[in-house]
Amino acid sequence: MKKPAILVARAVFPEVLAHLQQHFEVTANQDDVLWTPAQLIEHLQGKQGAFTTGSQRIDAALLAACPALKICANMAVGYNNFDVPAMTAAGVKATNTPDVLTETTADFGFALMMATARRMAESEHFLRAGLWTSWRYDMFAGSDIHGSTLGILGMGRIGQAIAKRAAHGFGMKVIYHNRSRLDAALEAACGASYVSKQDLLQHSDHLLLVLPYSPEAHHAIGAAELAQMKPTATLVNIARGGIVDDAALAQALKNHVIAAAGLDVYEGEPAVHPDLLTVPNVVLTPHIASATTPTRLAMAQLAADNLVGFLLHGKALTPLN
Ligand code: 8YV
Repeated sequence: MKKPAILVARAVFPEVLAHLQQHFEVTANQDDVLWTPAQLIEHLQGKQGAFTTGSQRIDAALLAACPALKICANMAVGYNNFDVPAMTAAGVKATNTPDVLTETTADFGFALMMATARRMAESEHFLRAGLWTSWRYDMFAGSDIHGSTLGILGMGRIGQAIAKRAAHGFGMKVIYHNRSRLDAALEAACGASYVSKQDLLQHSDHLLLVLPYSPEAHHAIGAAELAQMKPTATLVNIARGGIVDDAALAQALKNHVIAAAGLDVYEGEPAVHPDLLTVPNVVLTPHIASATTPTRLAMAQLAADNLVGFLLHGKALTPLN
C-alpha cells in the first residue's frame, strides 16, 4: 500500500523524522528554510498531512489551495496560527501538543519572573561592560519573590503549574483572573484565589501572563492596564505576542510606571519593538519557554503521533476539532 504523503514544514529532531519516514512519504525541511505562505502552499501540494510549528499560518486561503490536506499537527500547545473554524469547515483535522510542555514552561515562567524581579539581565550587562568597581548598598536592589503577591492572568494548565510553585514553594499569595473560575478543589490545590482583572492589576507584585491569544486578548495589557499596576510591580509575558501592547510597555518601563518586565514573546516576533531593546529594566528571551531538549522532543513526538494516529488509524491523540 502506498504511504500517505506528508510535509514537515520546519527542521525537526532526526529521530522524529526517521519515525515519520517509517509511516509516510516525507518531504522535510531540515535546512529550516522559512517559506512564504505561497511557498508553503507549493510544498503542501498532494500532501495529506502537515507537521507545523507556530510559524506556519493555516487559514482558509491555504486550505482552499491544498485540497489533499487532511491534518495539520502543530508542534505547540498554542494554535493561534491555525484558523480552526476554517479547518473544521474544510474537513481538516487540527492538533496541538498540550500537557507535555506544562511543567517546563511553568519552570521558565518562574525563572523569568525571578530574573526580572532580581534584575539579573541588567546586572549581568553591567558586569560584562566592566562597570562593576565597588559594592553599593542599593546596587541592583530589586523586589522579593517569596512572600509577595503573584497575579496570574490565564489559569490553564501552565498557570496552575506556576501557581503551585509559587504557593507551595515560595510562600507567595496567589491571585488569578481567568475567563472561567476554577472549581474550589482546583483553587485549593493551586493555593490560588479568584479576583477581577482590576484587582489582579492593582494587587499583584508580579503579574504573569499565561493566557492563550485570541482577538479578545489582543492588547489585554496596554497603557491603561499598566497605569493600574503598582510602580514596584513586574510584568512577565510567556503567553503570546499581541497580548501586551509592546510600545505601551516600553514607554511604561521608561517612565517607571512599573518597575520591570520579562518577555519571552513579542508582537511581530522575531522582530522586537526597538524601544524594548533600549530600556534597561526588561529581560528579553527569544520565545524559549518550552525549550528543554526532553520537552521539545516530547512535543515533536506528540505532533508526529497525531499524524500517525490520524492518517493511519483515523484517530488523533490531541485533537482541536
Ligand atoms: C513553541 C509555544 O515553541 O507551545 C507553544 O504554544 O509557544 C512554544 O512552545 C512555539 O509555538 C513553536 O511552535
